[in-house]
Amino acid sequence: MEITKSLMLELYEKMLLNRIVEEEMAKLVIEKKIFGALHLGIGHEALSVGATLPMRKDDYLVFSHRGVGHSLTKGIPPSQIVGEFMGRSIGCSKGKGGVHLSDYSRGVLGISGSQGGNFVIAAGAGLRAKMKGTDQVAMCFFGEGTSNRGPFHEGVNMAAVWKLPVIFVCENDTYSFSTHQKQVMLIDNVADRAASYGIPGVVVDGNDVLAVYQAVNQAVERARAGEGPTIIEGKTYRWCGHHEFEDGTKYRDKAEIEAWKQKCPIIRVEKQLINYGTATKKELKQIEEQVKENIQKELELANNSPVPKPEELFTDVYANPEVFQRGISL
Ligand SMILES: Cc1ncc(C[n+]2csc(CCOP(=O)(O)OP(=O)(O)O)c2C)c(N)n1
Repeated sequence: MEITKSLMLELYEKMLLNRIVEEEMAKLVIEKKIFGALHLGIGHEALSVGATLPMRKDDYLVFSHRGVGHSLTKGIPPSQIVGEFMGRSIGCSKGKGGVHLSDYSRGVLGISGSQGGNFVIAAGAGLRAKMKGTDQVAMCFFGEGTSNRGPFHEGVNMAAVWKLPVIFVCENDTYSFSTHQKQVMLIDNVADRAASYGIPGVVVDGNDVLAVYQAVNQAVERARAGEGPTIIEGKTYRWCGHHEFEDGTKYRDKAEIEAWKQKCPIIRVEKQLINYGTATKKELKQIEEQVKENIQKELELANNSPVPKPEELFTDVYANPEVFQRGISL
């Protein structure tokens, strides 16, 4: 696979977009404009962007609770993502989904509130693609902690046996909330479990966006060719708390957090681009300015959007709202 300048710049731009939108969202929590659950993926950008970019618009995306960067990369505009978390009508789920954002027009199936639901939902999406005879794939993101739940086995095993076009991408940031991986797993690599399903398992540096992109691209090609699923595990680290109501310092050393910040995936691409003479500092600065300007416009759109009207409470929530309303009037 050829690594071109335009691919590198696209990865860089999308990672910046991911980082800056999430930083803005953290401010909105302090301003109490975002008041529900918000799990940021600052530090994870090489995975959220590098693993989502090889997807087509009609491929299925199922992320964990840390899905802002993936949704942006899949093409949902920032105003619709930020607006969703703010509970505004502009949101991709019309302000009624919050953390449960989704956009079926872009193949974004969203998250499962119950950790682990994502494995079987993704296997189901892969099964649909296979039965319909399309060459769509389903991408399933998950944390290492969630790989210890039963649905991991069910989803991966079914995908393996039926050769479903699913790519399971583990964002291994060592902690599931406050629990260190070593407290709940005797193995180092989640991807090692792939052997027990008879499928490939690949471990990559999850802060190296090119390594992630290449590994995922290969797995996507394999899935589209009907050869079945792959597990890809990227080792990374979240810089912030598990969610925005704690800062992640009660169970993690400040020195550990600092050491990972030194491995910033975005600065890494910046250095690669400049050191190899692929781009100049001036070019990168221009991209950054443009991304920031665009984000400000998008934030304004979200902020100016109204909250949904009370009479919209039941619309878009139930497949058949009439049945539900009849039900509660009984
Ligand atoms: C079945 C279930 N148990 C617990 C929770 C609460 N919960 C949400 S996220 C999370 C931690 C998940 O850790 P991991 O899979 O490693 O993902 P990370 O947060 O590190 O990205 C927990 C315990 C839940 N939503 N569902």
